[in-house]
Amino acid sequence: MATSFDPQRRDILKLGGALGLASLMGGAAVGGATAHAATAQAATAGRMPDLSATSLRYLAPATDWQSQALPIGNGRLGAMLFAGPDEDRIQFNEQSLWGGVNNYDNALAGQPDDAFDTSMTGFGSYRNFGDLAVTFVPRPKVTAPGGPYQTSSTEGLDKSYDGSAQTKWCIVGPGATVQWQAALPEPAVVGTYRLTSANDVPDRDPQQWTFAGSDDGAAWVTLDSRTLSGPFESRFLTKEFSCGNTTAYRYYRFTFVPKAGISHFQVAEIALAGVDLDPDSQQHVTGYERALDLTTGVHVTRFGLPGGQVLREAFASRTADVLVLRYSTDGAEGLSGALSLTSAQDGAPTTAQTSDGSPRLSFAGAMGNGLKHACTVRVVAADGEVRADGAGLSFSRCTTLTLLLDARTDYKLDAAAGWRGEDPAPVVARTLAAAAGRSYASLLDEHTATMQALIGRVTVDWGTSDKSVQALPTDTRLTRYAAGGQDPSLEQTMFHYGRYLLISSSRPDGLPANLQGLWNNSNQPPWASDYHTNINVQMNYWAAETTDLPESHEALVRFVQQVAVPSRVATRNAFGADTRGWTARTSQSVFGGNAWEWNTVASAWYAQHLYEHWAFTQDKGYLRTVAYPMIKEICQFWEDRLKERADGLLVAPDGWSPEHGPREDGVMYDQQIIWDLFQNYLDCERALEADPAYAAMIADMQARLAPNKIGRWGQLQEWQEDIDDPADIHRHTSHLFAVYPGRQITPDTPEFAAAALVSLKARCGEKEGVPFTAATVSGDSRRSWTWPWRAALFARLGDGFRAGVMLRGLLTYNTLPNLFCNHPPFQMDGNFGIPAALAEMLLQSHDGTIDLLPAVPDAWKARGSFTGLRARGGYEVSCEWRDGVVTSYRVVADRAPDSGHVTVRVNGREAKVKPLKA
Ligand code: FUC
Repeated sequence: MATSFDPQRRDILKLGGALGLASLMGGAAVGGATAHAATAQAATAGRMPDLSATSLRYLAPATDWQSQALPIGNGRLGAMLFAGPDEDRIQFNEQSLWGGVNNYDNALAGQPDDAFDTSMTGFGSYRNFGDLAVTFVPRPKVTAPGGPYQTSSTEGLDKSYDGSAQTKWCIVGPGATVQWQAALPEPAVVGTYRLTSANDVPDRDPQQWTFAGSDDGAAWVTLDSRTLSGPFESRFLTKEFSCGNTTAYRYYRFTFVPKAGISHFQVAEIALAGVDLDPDSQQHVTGYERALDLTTGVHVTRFGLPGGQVLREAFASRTADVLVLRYSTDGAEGLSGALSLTSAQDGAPTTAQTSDGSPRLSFAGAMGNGLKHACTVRVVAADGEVRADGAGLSFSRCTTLTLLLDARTDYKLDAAAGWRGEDPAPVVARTLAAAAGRSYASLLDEHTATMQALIGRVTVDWGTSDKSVQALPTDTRLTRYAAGGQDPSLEQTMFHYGRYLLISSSRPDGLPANLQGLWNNSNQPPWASDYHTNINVQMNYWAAETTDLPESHEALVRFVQQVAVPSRVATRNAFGADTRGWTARTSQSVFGGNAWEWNTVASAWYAQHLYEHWAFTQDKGYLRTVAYPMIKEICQFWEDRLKERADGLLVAPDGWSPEHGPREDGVMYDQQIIWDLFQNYLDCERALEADPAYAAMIADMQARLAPNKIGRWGQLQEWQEDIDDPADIHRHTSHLFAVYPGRQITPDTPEFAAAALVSLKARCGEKEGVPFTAATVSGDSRRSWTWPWRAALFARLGDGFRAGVMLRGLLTYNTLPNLFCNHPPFQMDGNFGIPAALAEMLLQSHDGTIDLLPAVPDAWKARGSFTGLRARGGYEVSCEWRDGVVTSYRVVADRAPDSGHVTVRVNGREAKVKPLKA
């Protein structure tokens, strides 16, 4: 069957549910016993709200995980949704599923970034949990039964039958054999097959294999054996092999013997004559749309089939703590198909159970590091028939099918408990039972209300895109924007997407968002999908306070408390047995593991987050019991480590400006972060009046820190010596920490602020006389996270024009069609950082004043508003403007301890105002 989309037939399924599809929504009870009544109710009950303008919307299903699938998450559990009409693939994650162990310090010194040790005995990596496939039209299913094999996220098994020789299935360290298997919906005769060589390294080609058939997937008949004399003669070469088979088998399998001593095995395409393996093949589908509404956190897929309209909804409930998936149709025949659940870890086969009237699929296992994991999918409302079918379930004639999924591990964010807690399988069962006892409508309503309450705390508006632009699918809008088009609503969607992703991957009782939030389809993700301490994990939380998601910040705070425990040991091992306090290497794991280079100011940078959570929330109990003691301990590390130079100034010894330049004493990155740490300590101490004597000593040390320097071309120096190269466009802007996220350089230090601007422009490759645009910023400066950092830096330096250019650069060069920010291979910090940068353009509060519209680009000036942004001191701020002039504003002291006056900088003047009380 050929792919058959008909984007023209949009009339069949209009956005906003004009066609009665809305009547399929809501209202259904989820409990098994009430399923039939529930469906009847669903047909007449409440309607899905129209999609908000803050939605991502597409007219074709996702085929690529990284760039097309859409994320949902509840801060612990998340999924990427592909939404194919034939098969809904739900790749899911739970943020604690990590390989590796905590042995404090897995240095891996000198290894390049991508050589992370993902073994179970070393630093480890974040792992893929598994896949749920809901297949509607039975399709061949391709698996790798000898696996899971190690592949990169873009070179998985699916690339062996995607019809493209340009992509490949490439296995790292393949072992003695590699197996590829196709299970067909009906037995078929395969007498001929084809293999296509991949793009490079001929030795990795298939050179020896057997081809076998089976009726049941258990007993196999060898149909063909081959040993070639060498690799394929050329790249992208398709060779056909006949085996003379005349029997119809339901299963076919290749067992390849990779060439000994070769690091990889790879093949571009595997094809079975007469079998259509193409995952995109499907029935005639009309009016296909999929959308993720950021204001409700609900993913919707709608399309028409010849027999009726199909609607699917998916969300990750924070309160019920499960993924909820609902499939419904108004077609009389209902929906028929199969459910299969696959673990991405070894030794966790799936079992199907229907006996107790509650059909479910489950797997459970323990990884090499002993971490237990378990997952169950329950079918909780189906008005047709649901049967066990081997290791899967099949369903038929269902007009409604509701599924609940939970996945957990026995990980506990508690070093003293050995990072282990409750057995996951009983918790999964309990959680699902509780959710199954509730109606779908109540789960949906509660989720929508939770999401709206979080996302809706802040609004931003610097213009609305034309209706004709808003009607376009998101990928088209992104392309249009990248070509120079205006689309303020898309920019604002990026603002909320970053917040949505933070909400979805970080909640108070969970782990913090990692390099990929919590979404990961690989057991060998780039940089282990870890917690990188030299910009990345920090950037993930830059928007937490300013855009009013302070509870998400608590996950980072708890993480820092716990990783401190093993990091103290690693610190003493590395810096001397008497060292007080602690710090960390560049990479941290959920077990407190440390890998790659020491980042000696890692803990001091963490301390900024401990401080900021207090500065914005004014939660004195938190300050006293959590933040203050930790910040003080980190000060002690520097008390012991700072070195007095001959000139009496203090320098951080043997530092490294990430990931760049020489190791030396007093790199500005270190000096600035230590200054910030001391300032944060002093502010906390002043609030508590906890230890004036220690505060006096810290103030003295802060005053003696070797200061910032202005170099020969007017730049802010990155190193003590004036060696900065004006042509250097390295991605990191570490020596500008003092501008943002620090607060050492402000308009009150105008010479340093001017020097910082010189450095920043140079880092962006700006040349005198050449107009500055996103296109002139090139090379290493184009990264997921560089643009937001630079946008925030320009904003702090009062340069709205260049801050706007950074926003355009991010969307033009490092944003994928699903709006994930990236640079290859993959990391999402840019998504988390951009709302923070945008907030910084609208409101600043780091220098003791509330500064309204400090750095607004011209394109935003005509009219606009924001509500609910936060200022340090415990204030909620809203503002409206016209022609770049603030026309009204509101400061509410809802978390401020007293109702004293605040200084507001507005329209170029400073005013002392009395904030409103909440
Ligand atoms: C930053 C970058 C690295 C990598 C890492 C995850 O440290 O400098 O290149 O992207 O993040």
